[in-house]
Amino acid sequence: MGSILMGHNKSIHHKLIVVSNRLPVTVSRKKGKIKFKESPGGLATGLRSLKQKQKVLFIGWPGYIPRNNKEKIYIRDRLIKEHQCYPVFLKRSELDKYYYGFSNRTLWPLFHYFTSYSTFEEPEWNAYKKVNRKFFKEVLEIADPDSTFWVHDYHLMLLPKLIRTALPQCSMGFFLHIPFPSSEIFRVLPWRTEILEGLLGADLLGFHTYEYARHFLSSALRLLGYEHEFGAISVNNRIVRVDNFPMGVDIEKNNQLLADPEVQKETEECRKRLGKNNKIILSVDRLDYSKGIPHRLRAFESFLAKNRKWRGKITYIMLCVPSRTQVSQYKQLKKEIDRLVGNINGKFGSPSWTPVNYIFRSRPFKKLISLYAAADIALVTPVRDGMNLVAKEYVAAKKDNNGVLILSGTAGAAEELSEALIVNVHNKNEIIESIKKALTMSSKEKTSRMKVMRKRILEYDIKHWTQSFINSIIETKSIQDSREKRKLNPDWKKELMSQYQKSRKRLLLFDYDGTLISYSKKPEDAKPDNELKRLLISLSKSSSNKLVVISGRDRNTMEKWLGDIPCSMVAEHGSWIKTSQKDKWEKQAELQFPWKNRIKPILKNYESRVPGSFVEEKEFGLAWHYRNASPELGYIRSHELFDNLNEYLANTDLQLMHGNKVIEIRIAGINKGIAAQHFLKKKQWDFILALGDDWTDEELFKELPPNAYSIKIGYGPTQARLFIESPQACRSLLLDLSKI
Ligand code: ADQ
Repeated sequence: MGSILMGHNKSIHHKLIVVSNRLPVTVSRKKGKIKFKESPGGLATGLRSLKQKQKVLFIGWPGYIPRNNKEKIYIRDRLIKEHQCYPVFLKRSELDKYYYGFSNRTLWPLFHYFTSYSTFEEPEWNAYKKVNRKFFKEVLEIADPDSTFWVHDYHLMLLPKLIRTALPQCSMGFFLHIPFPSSEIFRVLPWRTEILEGLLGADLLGFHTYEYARHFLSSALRLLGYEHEFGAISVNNRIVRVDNFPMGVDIEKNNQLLADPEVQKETEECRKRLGKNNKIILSVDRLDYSKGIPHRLRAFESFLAKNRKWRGKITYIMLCVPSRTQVSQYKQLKKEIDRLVGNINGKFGSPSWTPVNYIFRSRPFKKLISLYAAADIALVTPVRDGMNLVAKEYVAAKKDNNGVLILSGTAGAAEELSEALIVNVHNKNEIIESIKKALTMSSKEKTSRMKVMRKRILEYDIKHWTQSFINSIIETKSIQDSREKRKLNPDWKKELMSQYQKSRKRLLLFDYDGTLISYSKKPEDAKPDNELKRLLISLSKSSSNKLVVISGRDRNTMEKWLGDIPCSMVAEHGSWIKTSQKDKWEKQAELQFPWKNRIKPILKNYESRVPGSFVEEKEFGLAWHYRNASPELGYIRSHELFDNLNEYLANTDLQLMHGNKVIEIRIAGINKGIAAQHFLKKKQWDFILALGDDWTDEELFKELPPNAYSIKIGYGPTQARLFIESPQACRSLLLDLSKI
């Protein structure tokens, strides 16, 4: 995984379709009239900036249930004509089960590590599937085969796969606004596989932080067995990239508002109202149990209890927006907060001083920013938060650098805002101490901390976020397209076959496992079947052909399995060569000091630590196979073993290789490329075909002249000229050649 992409701004040639649970326009009915209100959210702003460059269409719920069909049609028409918004209307029962139910009673608590709050109800899952399909139907109404999609958030995690199946050529990114939990938590979900598969329909999966991306990759490996290479997973031969894109705030609007005299006046008035010497602590949240509001109130209460001198000199302004009021935990939370605020104000307040100034409603952003500017301290203490934009908005609003941010380490924003006072929300004393530290911090320290954070926030703003995500979708698509061009399609096949037909001196270099035959659980089970044998015999019978099977297997197995075929063979990656059927095996390597006795115990240790893995001993090499181990344990241990051996084998004549689910150690200077030279230099070949599937075959591909047809089986990174999807496809090519 890299960090966010910084490339030039790219734009999409076709339609960009943004799909999210809520549209950027909210519909409501006031005094019998239908009203349309653009939502001020950050994402809408970022997309608005894109809108100037390309056609952007939105799909989502408008936040309103029409009273009748006539009203529905009216709303739809106006949303489409005036806002490029295509509404998905949801029934009350769908909202209950899909939105309040599966999205907010199952996924939201689970992804925020509130496992005990999660409910797992089949009917709610069914509603989630149904509504995802409802969104999909709307997508089909407006999409073209090559449209670009940007799907948002946990409400629509099944949508990418639905779209991919219907429009295989489209470009698609998905962004998750909440944390992606550790695989230990994610696996609790009974429908985890469907969710993962649903997401993997996208080309690009974006998360706020590196940690969430890592968690996702780990779940994909553990639950579906997908390995990744630098954050890229190959799903049915399609590349899916996983990366982090920390969302930013709308700096343009921020700066405009800070320069607005009305905002400045309001900031001054707020400070005056509370008294010049009175310090202001501010918090701004949706009322949600993930935001740690009670933790914060308890810490503030203890702070006042312990620090008498601050009583009357500090006011905590607590802004909460009502949210998901139909979910029971939110109702209970509201009661708890009311009680805590009441306690603090009752215990410490006086006629001239209210310690907690609690505002329970949404405020226009203009009011919010004047409060940010006025506050001495922002107290942002979520128990868990995907990003937390409030922390960033506060920093952005502190033009004079005169403020302190207290931020819990479990907010995604903490990854970028390490100059804040970072706290553990469950450690009350730490919060109390941080409040104290913030109140007494020198202005020099405040400035130096704030300056660094502001620089970062101003640079990575919402426009940057939006553009870098779009750039990355485009980039992923272009990687896929360039792969597509190298697929052995009918045109390539025609060319290859015609060259084959024209030539008389053909060298055919074939790897065995994963190329001529699929991998099986136990290496000894991958015997050649009759069809394969017939195929190899028929190819090797042509006097124009020199057929070489070039494998990492030991020579005894090769002899046993392929000895009756008139071909040449290379065993142990080149340690042994049999030039033709009638020749003897020739040793290419020298037996060295008994290195195996030293390495074997290390591999045996891994064999016992990783159930399902085993050690294979060859004449010139040792191998540790982990194909049958649990995918994640195998992946982790194989990398660990590779790193350890790499150090251990430095300055020796031994070479380490990470093949397909195997780690091999053998004598340096032996590889498939060098073995191929043995045959390459024998004649002036007029046609060369090399087939291979793993890292060890790359050594072979490297040695070939540019006009050779080198073909990789599978779609990983390769030096080969062409790709073919599977050993089966490989066989069908060979069958066609054998008929020429
Ligand atoms: P939220 O959980 O809603 O978002 P957050 O990132 O803090 O959390 O965004 C809240 C937004 O609402 C801010 O822009 C803030 O200004 C606004 N807001 C909060 N209180 C308000 C009030 N009283 N009046 C008006 N506006 C108010 C989810 C994830 C986050 C992630 C965002 C974006 O839970 O982790 O950062 O999406 O991806």
